[in-house]
Amino acid sequence: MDTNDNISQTTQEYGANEIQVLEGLEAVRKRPGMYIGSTGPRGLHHLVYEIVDNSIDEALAGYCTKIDVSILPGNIIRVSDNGRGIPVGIQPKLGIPAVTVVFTVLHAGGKFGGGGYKVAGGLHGVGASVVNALSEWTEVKVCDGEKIYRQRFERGITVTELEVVGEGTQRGTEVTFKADPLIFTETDVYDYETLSTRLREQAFLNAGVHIELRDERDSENIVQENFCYEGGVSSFVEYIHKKKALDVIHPDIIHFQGKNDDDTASAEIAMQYNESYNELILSFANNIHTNDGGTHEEGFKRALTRVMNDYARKFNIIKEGEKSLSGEDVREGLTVVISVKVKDAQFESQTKAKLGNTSIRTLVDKLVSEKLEQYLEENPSTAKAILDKALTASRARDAARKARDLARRKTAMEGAGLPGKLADCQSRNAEETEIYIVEGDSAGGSAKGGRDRRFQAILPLWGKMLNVEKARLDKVYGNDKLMPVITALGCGIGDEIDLSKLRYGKIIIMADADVDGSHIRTLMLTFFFRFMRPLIEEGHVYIAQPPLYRISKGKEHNYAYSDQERDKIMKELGGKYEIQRYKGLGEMDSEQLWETTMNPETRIMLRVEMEDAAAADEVFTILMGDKVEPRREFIEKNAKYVQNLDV
Ligand code: TTJ
Repeated sequence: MDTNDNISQTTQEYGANEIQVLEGLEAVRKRPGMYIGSTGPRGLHHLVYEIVDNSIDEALAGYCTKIDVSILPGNIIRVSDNGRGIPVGIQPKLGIPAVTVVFTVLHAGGKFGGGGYKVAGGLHGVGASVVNALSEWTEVKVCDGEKIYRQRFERGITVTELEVVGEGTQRGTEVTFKADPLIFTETDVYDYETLSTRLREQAFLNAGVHIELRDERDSENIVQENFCYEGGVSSFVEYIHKKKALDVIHPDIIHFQGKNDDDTASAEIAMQYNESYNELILSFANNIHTNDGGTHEEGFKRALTRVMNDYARKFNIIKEGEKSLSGEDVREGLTVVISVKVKDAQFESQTKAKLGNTSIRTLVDKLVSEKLEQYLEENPSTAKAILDKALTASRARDAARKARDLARRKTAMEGAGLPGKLADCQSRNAEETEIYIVEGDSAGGSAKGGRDRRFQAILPLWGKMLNVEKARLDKVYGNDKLMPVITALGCGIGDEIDLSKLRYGKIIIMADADVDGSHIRTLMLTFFFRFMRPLIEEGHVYIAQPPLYRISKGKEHNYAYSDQERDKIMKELGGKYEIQRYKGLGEMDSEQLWETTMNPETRIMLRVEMEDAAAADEVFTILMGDKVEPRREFIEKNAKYVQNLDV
């Protein structure tokens, strides 16, 4: 084949590659959700994670010690690292520089070098080309220790060749990009806390990696944080307990790690018990938070229950014939971080947040069985503290069952089986029925008067209910404020919950828009989160939004649900009108309550989303827990987000 053919061959190949690139980028821009989950705020922040993951990979490979993430004016993101630098040599197959391939060929990113684990999987690891395709512009600079190279792209399309723009000795890679507002129509503004939380988490999961986050959008007020934890996941547990001001029941954090025989997977665990009644399991696979759990969590839970019971029987903490500790008993008060690194991670579930590799269940089970048993034997005082707590939990659970059975027998004796205050609806089809849990008898009366009794039930609650954040199950059963709710919903609580028995499709909390109403709402949400979490996870829980104002002009009434809406209506009405600020639901008659807050055609309701169990757990513990300091800090930090505070 003569030179011409060679050239034509390369041109053909190059042409083919160009077409492949254009098709790839078009696919990404047409269906961005397929690649980054959504084009809302989560998808926007996902762009940053996609880029940072590459630098973390380089750090995991041992070549990068510092990663800098900056939010620049105009919400431009810059990520740089001091790794080896993406290769700039020509990729023989495609005839273009490797770095250009990384940014223009779909899924070309992957592991640049051999060895180690690719950080991401699932929605992650789609590569830098996706970020490029979804950015108005992207610029990459690489220093290979001698020269500095730069290339620019716009919406994925190459706009400059890879050019030498200078000389330098500090090897590394720097990527700057601006998310495309044509794609991210909801918002292209980054949330500092979101990035801070995620980068801190990545630093915990990759011990020793130094990540710096800077927010330079306001030149008068540059915010900067540095994350670097030699203690890795153990520092993560320490941080969680400190942040939630939870008192621990043993001083040391239990930590162990191991890998499988063929070195295709490794697992690391850090755990510590605190005095609360709640468990917090944070699990990760290849640094991805597996919010829906998976085989690593299953292996851990199975082994933990077995090891704790074996130890308890061996040292006669549980007598012969006494029943064993349950999984919930041995996990009460436990904070654990499970981090596995798997070569071919399989992610399941809709959100790709569940680990499926069955070999990992065995790996983690084996690791915990061996190492935890050894730890307990070598640390008898810690073992005793943990087992005493588990035993107390077990006995409380028994007491709870007795209280529940007693409560059941009591309501059965009452005959009704359902709470006296409940105004039930006619339909029994949970697909269409809804129950309003209403604060106060007067609002309850208006709600009963205004509702559509075919499908709407009303349960008035009165006075402050139990703050279950600090209560065990036995305190919930028999509680005169909570039992009516539990009985009305009919699906049980705790580990006995069975949503197939749920009597209503929607559970709507309707309380005043004042401080008391917010308190009742928060107590109710704490109860659902702590003892009926699947209700939230399955999207059954809503918050009614009563109007804040009624603006009337003659017979014409307008309702405003926010101060902004009020101003807009006042402007539209121009001249004379009357404004009424609703202090409570009781100020509305049945007709108004129906029209503004209960009629499915006109009402506005907030559906309670389980955005992230760990984040929710933190909020409830801080807000509802008994430590004042973290609450004060939380309120100070978040006060700026509060609207319509009515004190
Ligand atoms: C791969 O093995 C050979 C040369 O060095 C390795 C490499 O490419 N390292 C690397 C890639 N370090 N950092 C990156 C990287 C950094 C950012 C910010 C974005 C991307 C897509 C890659």
